[in-house]
Amino acid sequence: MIRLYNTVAGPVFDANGHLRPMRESWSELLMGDRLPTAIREARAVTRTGADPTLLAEVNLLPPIAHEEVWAAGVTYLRSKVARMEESKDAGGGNFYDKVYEAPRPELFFKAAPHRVAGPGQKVRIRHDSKWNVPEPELALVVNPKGLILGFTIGNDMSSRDIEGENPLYLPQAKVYDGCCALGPCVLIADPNEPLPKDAAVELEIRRGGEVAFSGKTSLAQMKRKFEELVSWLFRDNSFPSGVYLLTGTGVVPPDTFTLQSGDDIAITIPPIGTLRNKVA
Ligand code: DO4
Ligand code: MG
Repeated sequence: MIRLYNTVAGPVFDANGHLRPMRESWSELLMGDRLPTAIREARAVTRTGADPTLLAEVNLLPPIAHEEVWAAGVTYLRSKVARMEESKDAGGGNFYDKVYEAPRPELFFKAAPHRVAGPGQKVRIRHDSKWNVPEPELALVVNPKGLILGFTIGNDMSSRDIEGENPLYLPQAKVYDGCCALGPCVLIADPNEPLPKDAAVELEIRRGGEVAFSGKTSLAQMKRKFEELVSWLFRDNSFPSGVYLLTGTGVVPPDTFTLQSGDDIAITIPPIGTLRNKVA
């Protein structure tokens, strides 16, 4: 499997431990026409071209440059049930039930690149919110033609009290500085070695060194297909710089849980890796 990291020294391919640093910028490489050749070349490398410490978290940047970040919602039963409960007093519960069943998925704009934290960087909770959770999600990396190039891990930070008060507040619950994290790398899509359909999505939140919450789901629990989500996203909508699409959460902490400043969030999706962020 080939992984692409965005590092302080530029993009670096990792092909089974053999590193190949690249001269192009992140977007030129990932969204450009030369990507298939660059992948073939990286696969053929037999000696490492860089010190492996280049991939240490401290040297990693968010795996994004100019791409937009969008998200799909209510793609897992667990998310539907949690959302119906959180918004029932506002009379919004029914909407989640409907969108779970409807052909048209929930899709929303999540972040411009400057709102995205990379591996080891801090995510934020809003000052005007009291109930906040991370959402561990598989993120699709999609080029301007709508082709899925690879996969990364996304954290769709969410203010559940704002979202629950009124579904029309969703953009404020979802989009603010430090609202999203991506990383640690892009696992390049490979038809010969596809991402396992039942890959795990694991969330662990630590507070003061102790586990405050842990939960797990599997991609097999997702109601929608990747291509289905991408095709809806691209309806009458173009992405000249490419787009990242978070595919929804299947892990929701209990309603008594809220994130606090200093919490450590770790999201793991084998074989992509683990994305770690602290709450500012
Ligand atoms: O409808 C609210 C957002 C849903 C969401 O972000 C998710 O299911 O992951
Ligand atoms: Mg989400």
